[in-house]
Amino acid sequence: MSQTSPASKNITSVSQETRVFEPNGEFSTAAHISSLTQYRRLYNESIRDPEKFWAKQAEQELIWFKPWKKVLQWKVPDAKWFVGGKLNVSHNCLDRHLSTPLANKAAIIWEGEPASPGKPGEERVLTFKQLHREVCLFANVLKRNGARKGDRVLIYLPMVPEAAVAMLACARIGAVHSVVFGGFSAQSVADRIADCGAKLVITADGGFRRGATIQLKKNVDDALVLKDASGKRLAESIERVIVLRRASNDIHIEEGRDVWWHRELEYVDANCPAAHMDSEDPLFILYTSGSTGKPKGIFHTTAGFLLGAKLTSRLVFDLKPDDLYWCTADVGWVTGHSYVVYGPLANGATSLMYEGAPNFPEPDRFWRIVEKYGVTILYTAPTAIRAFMKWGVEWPKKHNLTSLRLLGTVGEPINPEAWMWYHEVIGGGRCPIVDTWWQTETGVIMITPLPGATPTKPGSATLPFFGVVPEVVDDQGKPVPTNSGGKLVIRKPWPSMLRGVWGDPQRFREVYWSEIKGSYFTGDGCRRDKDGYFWIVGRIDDVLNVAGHRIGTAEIESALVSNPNVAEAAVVGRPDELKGQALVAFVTLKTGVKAHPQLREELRQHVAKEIGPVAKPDDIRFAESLPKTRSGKIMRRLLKQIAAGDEIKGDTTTLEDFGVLARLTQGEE
Ligand code: 7RM
Repeated sequence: MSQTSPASKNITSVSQETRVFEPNGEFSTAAHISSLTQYRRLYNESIRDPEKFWAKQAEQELIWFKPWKKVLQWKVPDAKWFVGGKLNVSHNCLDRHLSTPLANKAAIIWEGEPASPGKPGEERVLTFKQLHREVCLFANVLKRNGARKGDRVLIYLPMVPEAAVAMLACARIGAVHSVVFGGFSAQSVADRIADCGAKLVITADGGFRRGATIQLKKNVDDALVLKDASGKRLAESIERVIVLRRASNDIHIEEGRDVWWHRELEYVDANCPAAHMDSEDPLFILYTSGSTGKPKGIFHTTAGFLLGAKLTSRLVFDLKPDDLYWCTADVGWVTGHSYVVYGPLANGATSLMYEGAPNFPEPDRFWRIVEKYGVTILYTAPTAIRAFMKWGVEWPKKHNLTSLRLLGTVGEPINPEAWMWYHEVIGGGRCPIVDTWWQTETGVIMITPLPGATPTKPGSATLPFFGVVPEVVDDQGKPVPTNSGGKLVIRKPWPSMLRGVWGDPQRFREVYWSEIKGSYFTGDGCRRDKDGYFWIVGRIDDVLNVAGHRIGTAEIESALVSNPNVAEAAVVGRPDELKGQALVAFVTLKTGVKAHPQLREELRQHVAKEIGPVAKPDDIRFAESLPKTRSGKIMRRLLKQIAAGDEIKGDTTTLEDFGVLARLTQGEE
């Protein structure tokens, strides 16, 4: 019997989903956007005359050193927004609040990972004034260590306030930051340095995760000596490493290259004027997986990104002066950029930052924090919600969660069951849920309910944000009929759109702008219902979404093949109740190498070392050969079905060797 996988269950239940949740009256009355009529009127305005709409927003939302001359200059695929304008992101997140009553308000409330059960985590509060001071000091440290406008700076830090300080300090002097998630390996750090030519690394001695110490500095040391195939050192552009003391673990300090963050502070003052940046000066690069082995350096620029982050933060999360807002994402992901740091701070909101894991020391960690601080807005990922469901309602039930007034999700499609659980158990049935669809590339939220205006349907990201023109199309770019599946594209440019793939304009055109002529191709499959609601089905390329982390199959395959025992590897996703997708690797071994369980573990560790623990295959299946087309392309569609335990369906006529398939389905090794 073929087994029904959770994901296919989701898709069926999503397509049959009929529940509608009207916005709650009391919430709506006080909301920034308080009715569907108001949303539609503003949306129509934003679409009818986008330049007029965005000019007005840019004027209202941002502080400019010099006004722009032209709102938009657009020639597919290159957009320039607010041409000629000058501003600074750190000035807009910090300085602007210092002359207001917000100066002494908490900008960041940080909760550290607890040492042990019962013991509270460390706690730190930085007001806007204090954060401004820290940022100015550290910006001067950056300058002292050679960072100049336009230089790239790699940030490899745990979830501590200094991660935000480092990002804002780069923005202050016009250096371009590239944050690398602390769970990534030395190899990933080295590859990213090589790609963007970073001059500095900002790291910590170590970070804490579930009671263990992550050796961040050690990884950087290893990264700095790694070489490419031709023997060239990957990180040769690095001149300095600035090291934050966090875990106090033993580390090596390379004289002349490495300096301690706290020691450097002794040499600087807190006077650091914000650099006048051009609207289109790059703000950050963030590496994200694509369908080839090499991650893409998505880059964003100053004005458009900030405007999008600020406006969406306020309207989607309905931010009010007394909110305590918590986005659980790590700053290593785009969500941490737009919705932990830049968006909330630009709005003068208090952003809570948490260092650790949701279930350490116990599975009520999040609920403890919500109760302790009186969190009012919680933004997290479906994979976390599914994990909480599995751990049981007794954990949230132990805590008073009545401070919550709004819930959000991001990162992957949320199945209606998880949506309902979130709504009832966490939201107590009172809180609207904003299911927000967007990408590293889009910079900010694109399809989302507005909580006081949009009726929600469990599993749908609902309607486009202002100025966003999404459409579901067929391979020719023609809109598909209501309820039919198709490709999700964005028809018109928007201020916070990516400006390119760092150093690779050709890849930018190929990946995003050649699938459907004239439109931005998202890589996602989608359906639109009779009410115009968008239902995202997931990626249609070879990119997987494992527990909210975006990972390219090709990246893992190239890591596996770099092990001397492996001949060939194909990685596919398998629906997983908790993580959304689990990783299944089909591996063929080199002649003479015998498959055995230890090798399986060795390969998993190998991938962890090459890419990071998030990319470790959940399941490794040794195979004699892989199913391929006659032209040599691995038939992933078949492998996916095998991995999910489904029957083999669909066209197999291009398959080169039917025997391969039979052997794989019989589970032979
Ligand atoms: C913010 C982020 C982007 C991919 C995207 C989708 C998936 C994200 C949702 C979603 C369904 C959502 N950036 N995705 N949000 N799918 N509903 N609300 O996640 O670059 O890391 O990933 O994530 O496939 O293309 S990302």
